[in-house]
Amino acid sequence: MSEAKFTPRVFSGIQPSGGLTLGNYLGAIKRFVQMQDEAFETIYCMVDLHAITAKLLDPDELRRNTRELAAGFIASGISPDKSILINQSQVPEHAQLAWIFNCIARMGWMSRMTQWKDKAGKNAEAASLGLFAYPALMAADILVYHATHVPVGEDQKQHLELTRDIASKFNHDYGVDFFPITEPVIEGAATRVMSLRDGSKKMSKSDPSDASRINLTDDADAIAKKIRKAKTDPDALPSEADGLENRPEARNLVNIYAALADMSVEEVLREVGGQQFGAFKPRLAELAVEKMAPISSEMARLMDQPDEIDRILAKGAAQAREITAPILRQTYDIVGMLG
Ligand code: AQP
Repeated sequence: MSEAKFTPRVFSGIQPSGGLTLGNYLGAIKRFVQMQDEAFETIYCMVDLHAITAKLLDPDELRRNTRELAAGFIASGISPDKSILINQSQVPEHAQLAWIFNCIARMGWMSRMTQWKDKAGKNAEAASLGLFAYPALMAADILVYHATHVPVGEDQKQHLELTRDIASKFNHDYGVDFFPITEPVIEGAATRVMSLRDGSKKMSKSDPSDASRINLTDDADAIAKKIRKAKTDPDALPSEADGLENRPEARNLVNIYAALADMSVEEVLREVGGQQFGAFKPRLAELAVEKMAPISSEMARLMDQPDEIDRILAKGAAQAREITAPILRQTYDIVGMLG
């Protein structure tokens, strides 16, 4: 399929499942901000329909989370003048296209998704149908814009492969060249930020331990304290990247430093190789506070203006529907639904 047929367009989303972590920031949002100034139309989304798949949230909490996530996007540098900023449920074509994709995707594809296996755990019988169908809704989020590029963290790679499979199967089954085969954009030193308490686990907003993550709402003291207490090993930092093999906690802190400083891991190690964590951690804490504290104070300021956030999201939804309504209509025509 020739990519030239499609407008270069970026779509990505984050669940308003409560809080935003340094993992979300370095793995996704930082790249979202850069892509606004590259040759793309950019659409960024609070995926509230996804946020209720793992468990239902208190309605007021979900509304608060959604506004807080919008504040986090804007405070991080996503401009409503450069990007379309939306809340998923306010653009109904996402859910409408997802139904068609539920009929394209196969049960076997979905049951092989590692996120499904991790989140459903041993008791898959009790998991919601929504959690199982999550990747089909994600494919619809992307393809309802004919998005060509999707910036995400490493953990979403498999879902993006499924999005490509759904687009290919739809195109093949209906004999059309309608949906693009989307490119994942997984780049940078911190595509998988790990827990500060356990280097084998992803940093996640739903981890029960608050000490495992840096939240975008943490103040300077909290950020510095969490880094000081981060799990490490007793050895000094190596001077070359090979020396981080089998040292997941050390690798994680170096990756975080590199991503925050916009340096490569090799450049960081050239500067800090030989240092003990007692010296490196304060240096990392200082950098993290310098980069993250302004975001958290701007988020707090925006959270005091919920009407302004709602206005931005209403404007974004109207702009989005100019793209999504015709694409959904064409999809319905291809499938044979009366117009
Ligand atoms: N630890 C991470 N490192 C790098 N990227 C990450 N992302 C999430 N955690 C990390 C990226 O953030 C984007 C949005 O993720 P999401 O909130 O939609 O879902 P998630 O991946 O399930 O994130 P969490 O924090 O683990 O949420 P919960 O706890 O609610 O499940 C994606 O691009 C993701 O790759």
